[in-house]
Amino acid sequence: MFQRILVANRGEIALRVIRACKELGIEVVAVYSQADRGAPYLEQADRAICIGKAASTDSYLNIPRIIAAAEVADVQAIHPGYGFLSENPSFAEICRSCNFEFIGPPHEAIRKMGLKTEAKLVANAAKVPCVPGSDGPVGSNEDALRLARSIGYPVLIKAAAGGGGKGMRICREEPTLVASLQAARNEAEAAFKNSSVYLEKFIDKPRHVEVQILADSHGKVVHCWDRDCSLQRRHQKLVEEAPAPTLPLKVRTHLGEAAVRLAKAAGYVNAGTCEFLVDADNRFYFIEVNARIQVEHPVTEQITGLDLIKQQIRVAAGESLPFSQSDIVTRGHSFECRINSEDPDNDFRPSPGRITALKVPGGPGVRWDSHIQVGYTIPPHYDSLVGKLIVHAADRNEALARMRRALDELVIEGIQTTLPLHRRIFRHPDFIAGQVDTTWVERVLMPAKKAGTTA
Ligand code: MV4
Repeated sequence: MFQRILVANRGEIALRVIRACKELGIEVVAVYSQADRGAPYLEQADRAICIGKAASTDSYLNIPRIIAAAEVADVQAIHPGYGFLSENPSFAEICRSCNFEFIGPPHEAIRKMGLKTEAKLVANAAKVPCVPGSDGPVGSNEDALRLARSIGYPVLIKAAAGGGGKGMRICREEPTLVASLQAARNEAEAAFKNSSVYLEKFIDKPRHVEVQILADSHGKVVHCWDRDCSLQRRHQKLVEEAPAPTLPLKVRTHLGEAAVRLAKAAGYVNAGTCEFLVDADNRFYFIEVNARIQVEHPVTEQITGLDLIKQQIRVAAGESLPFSQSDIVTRGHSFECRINSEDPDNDFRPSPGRITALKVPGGPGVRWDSHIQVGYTIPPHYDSLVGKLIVHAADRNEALARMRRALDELVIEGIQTTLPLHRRIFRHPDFIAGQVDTTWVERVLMPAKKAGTTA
């Protein structure tokens, strides 16, 4: 096992990794930008090293500075958290070539899964159902027109190097396809330096269901069941739950098995997620792989009893997974609310600032993953997640009531947060019934105000 690990991240996930290391008896080195100097979570680490100015490009995204900190602190491994460098194949490769274990997948797997067209080819080969569309990048305009006609409109044009909703464009009828393709290629080139795009049939009002997988370096792959992350706004998730509501066990079992086949075919190691769209008839279609630990991993931890961060560390150290698929049984139901320093009444405008009061809920089945404290100032330079409120209970109804209770206990003053929105969500009949899809927030919860009307 490693003696010392460096955490190449900040905020709640840095603290989450620090906590796992402490429980494993591993020394942990934090890094911080000038904007995070003095942040209270850094005191939990055995050592903290400043790696640069506030801008991410000068600190948490700066590979030479992170490698230098790892050298200075003499660590054996680097945990990238999520975001920042977590899915950067060059960073993973540089870590390994500098003799630091990268606590994540092999760089080859990150690179391959980073191209959605490649991931879909692997899925096809592993007999994992995909959304009907182009097998690989679209070629000529003529090829695209022929294909779109055969799958039927509307079609979605997606950037091969995109993901998470970036670089998507819907095309509703043939006359606009060629112009849409060109626009999508230009956008993809500008955003990802890769103009490659692919086509998919547009799935109407899909649910977003993802499967957590764990793989060791000895060929064992297991899934840790599913999460529903449909509740999102503009590709920012608001609430996640596990297991996916209203999905029959048979479908969930097939999803898990499909995810394991895909991970094996991809040569995947460490923790990862296979994302699927589920249509109104409960048919599922693979769309992409997330080659990292995700923000919403706690809901899976709550229903399986696993510590996914510890498993990541053990697998990276070469240990075998100490359980098999039949050992991964789920118990009860879990929800997570992402509490962001944003103002939901003002188009989710970021609301950084100083926390003047904080009351954290407790009691049975409540977990609060957060780095904030009274007196702490949320810097404006990074994403606005200030905490994750997670509950676990024997069934979905009990978990709903528990989350309502915990949301009512939670007090955060000094900044605007998404807390009031979560209180509404957990009292909405559609959400209570598990009847939401990826369009629900914008369609039902917060329909756009009509121009010319006042509040
Ligand atoms: C789709 C889709 C409908 N049909 N693909 C957006 C994020 C990226 N991971 C895939 N996304 C979508 N792909 C087809 N063929 C609808 C979405 C989508 C979505 C997916 C997951 C979670 C939220 C979403 C919100 C809007 C659209």
